[in-house]
Amino acid sequence: MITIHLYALSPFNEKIVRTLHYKGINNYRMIEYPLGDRRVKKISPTGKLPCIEFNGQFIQDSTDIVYFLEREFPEHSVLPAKPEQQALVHILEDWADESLYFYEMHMRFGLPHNGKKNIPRMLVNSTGFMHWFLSKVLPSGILKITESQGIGRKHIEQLIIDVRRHLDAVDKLLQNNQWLVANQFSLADMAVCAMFDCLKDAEEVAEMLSAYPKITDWMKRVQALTDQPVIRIEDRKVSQLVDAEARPA
Ligand SMILES: N[C@@H](CCC(=O)N[C@@H](CS)C(=O)NCC(=O)O)C(=O)O
Repeated sequence: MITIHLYALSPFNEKIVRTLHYKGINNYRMIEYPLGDRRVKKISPTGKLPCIEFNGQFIQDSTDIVYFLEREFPEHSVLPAKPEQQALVHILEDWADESLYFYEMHMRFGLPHNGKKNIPRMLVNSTGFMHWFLSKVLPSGILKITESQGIGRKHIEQLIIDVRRHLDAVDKLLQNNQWLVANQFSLADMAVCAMFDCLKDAEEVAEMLSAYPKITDWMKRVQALTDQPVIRIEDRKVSQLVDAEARPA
């Protein structure tokens, strides 16, 4: 049994769950943590989630987790066979995780009009004082992160130009292809799709995406193939299956 330890609304969770589904592995459970939960440090030295637990081992970082799952369950690989194609998958995944991630963080949580709608969704697992406290400090905390990264210092007009350029690039990759690399479903599709899916929680991006039918069709293909709803507040029924006793003490 694989246990996925996660925070609500994280795009990184999606890569793992979709990889498991693509590989036909349904024997897993998910444990959601409230933000700021001290137990996280015990299973993830960086304090970041997701992290998985398998046969007594804890593996952190969604990229390492997917490569670990590839080694443990090589069937239905999410990597293409050729080394140069694997390299492209890595580059696209890293672009999604290290660039698109900060756009989605800033635009859906840092911009006040989007944050008002999305920050409460991030706090579904927090209660009492922590819920009150986090709802006060999270908006500025997120801005502190995105400002130090740089994207948070850009004006909204520039953010829209940047995101359009990113959408244009993916649109070009999809002009004559069903998938981003080697015309074959891979980790690159899951990683980029997860970030676009989060980005569309920002109203500006939702509007822009409607002008990219190739991208929206591709996102539907990724979802259909991996048969996994995005982990969102509405989809919490999945994690409600987790036995309360299984939660770490
Ligand atoms: N590179 C990591 C990123 C994970 C990550 O940044 N997770 C965020 C949630 S989306 C987190 O745990 N943030 C809490 C923190 O930084 O303390 C991965 O791919 O798993």
